[in-house]
Amino acid sequence: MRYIHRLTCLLLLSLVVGCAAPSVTPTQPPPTPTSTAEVQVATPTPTTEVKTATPVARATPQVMAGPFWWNDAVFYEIFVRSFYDSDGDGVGDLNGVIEKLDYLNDGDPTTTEDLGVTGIWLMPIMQSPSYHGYDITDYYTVDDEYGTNEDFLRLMEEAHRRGIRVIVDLVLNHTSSQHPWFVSARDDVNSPYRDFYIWSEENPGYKGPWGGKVWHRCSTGYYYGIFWEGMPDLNYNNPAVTAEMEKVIRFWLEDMGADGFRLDAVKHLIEEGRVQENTPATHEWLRGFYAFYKGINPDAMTVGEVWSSTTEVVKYIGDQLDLAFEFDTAQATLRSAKFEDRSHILRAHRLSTERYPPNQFATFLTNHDQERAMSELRENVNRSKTAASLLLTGPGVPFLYYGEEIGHIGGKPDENIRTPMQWSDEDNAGFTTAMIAWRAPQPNYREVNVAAQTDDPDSLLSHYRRLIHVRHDHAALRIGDWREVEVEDKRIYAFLRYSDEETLLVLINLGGEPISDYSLSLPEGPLSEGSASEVFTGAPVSAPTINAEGGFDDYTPLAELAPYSTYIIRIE
Ligand SMILES: [Ca+2]
Ligand SMILES: [Ca+2]
Ligand SMILES: [Ca+2]
Ligand SMILES: [Ca+2]
Repeated sequence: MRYIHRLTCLLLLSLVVGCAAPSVTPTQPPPTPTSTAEVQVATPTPTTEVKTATPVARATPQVMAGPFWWNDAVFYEIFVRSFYDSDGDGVGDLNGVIEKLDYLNDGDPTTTEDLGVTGIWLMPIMQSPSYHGYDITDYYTVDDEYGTNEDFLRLMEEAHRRGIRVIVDLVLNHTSSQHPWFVSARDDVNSPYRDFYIWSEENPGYKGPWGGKVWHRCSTGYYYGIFWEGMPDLNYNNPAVTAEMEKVIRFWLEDMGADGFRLDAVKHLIEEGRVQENTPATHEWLRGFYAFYKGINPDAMTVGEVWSSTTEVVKYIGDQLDLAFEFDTAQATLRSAKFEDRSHILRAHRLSTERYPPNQFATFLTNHDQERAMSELRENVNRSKTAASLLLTGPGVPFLYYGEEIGHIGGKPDENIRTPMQWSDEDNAGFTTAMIAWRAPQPNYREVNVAAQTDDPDSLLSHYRRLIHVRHDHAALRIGDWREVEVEDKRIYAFLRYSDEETLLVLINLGGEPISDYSLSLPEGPLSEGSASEVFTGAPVSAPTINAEGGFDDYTPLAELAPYSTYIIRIE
């Protein structure tokens, strides 16, 4: 019904708008290599066509400094299909997420048996024909397999009651090829939806950023789909597409009460000829998008998937997206843990803290598109603990991928890194009562599961819990500045996190040997006095002598750093 109504609106709209031709033309020459996004933004003329086609005239967004609520949060990425099955059909669902909320956060700050996360990112939950849901056929309805819109509303209520905010995956770049818009557009060149997508009569022939086919043939021409033929890209040069997606955004924020969005593939929104990522037109569209969603709810948060280097990612922050995932830092985190060498993460932290507004970037180890962290680390639990320490004591807003906290394994293909959550050693890892789960859990679930780790103080799960709780207890870890602390031994990573409230010295031995011959120095810093206490392990520590510049020289807080250990020393 709703669809029919929207179709009617659209027909009317299309009469007003007319059939503006999409600006993607195969004859458009490739841009010169020097025309970087920055240059084009500074030059007012080259994207005129795109700008006039996009009626996103909006107030200049104000860039705020923060910190914001998300800086106090620890997020947890959930693949609903694999998290918990509440009704025994072998497929995870929203009611299953509700049943497991107490595992994530029981809402009682005095208990520490829960993981303590305060944010959830739900991978796509809208109607979709695929198992992963990144090709949507109806943006207004929860996928039948996952439940109903009412289930989602109940999840929001139950999550909020526990102090957990929930953001949903929003796929703007493309729809499913089975979406009614595309079906109509494909079958009828005069369809009002024809210009919702990107068409060419001839095959432009050029490839995508990964060398794959992006122009797909159908009976009425060639359409553009950067990922594959089942995901035709939407045409955001058509204002009717923007208008439709603004309705979707409003629906999820207002009617469904979502706290924000994770934006899939957002750097690919608008192509400029053969330039298929990070285009000026994409940045411009997102400025309008930012003003739009902040106008609905100034507290709504977005985190973008911009799978590019730090220097590209940072261009989105503050007036287009609130946060974006720091893929470079994620890789550096795992490398430092894996090779027991701080160089990688130190470089990443230097760059990210220099480039981003304070803590306005999203950190993680791996996500649903990458080999599991535990597999990257060759199933070494100690190194996994180090990686967790780097993630949860470092700057930025941390995101965990479900199962990471117990050491889920898995490599490509993708289904294998999205396997059912290993709750217990029961059949199907306690994920479902069905005989057969939508996909089998990893074979190691009899040993690696929540039940086996929950009461073990040395388990990876316990380490994650303690790290998350210590982060909640110490504002400097959440919103504080970062500063490097010098130490010769590359197996040691030492840095300050400091805010108005407190100064913390984080000291991590990345290596497998105890280290006793070391000394720390901080040529200048924010320190004024020199009493010290260790807040993570409770180990006795000595205090530094504060020098005239507020730093310290030759400081050895513990006589010995245990193998793979993390210390957090409060200096006051
Ligand atoms: Ca189910
Ligand atoms: Ca609790
Ligand atoms: Ca489905
Ligand atoms: Ca696109």
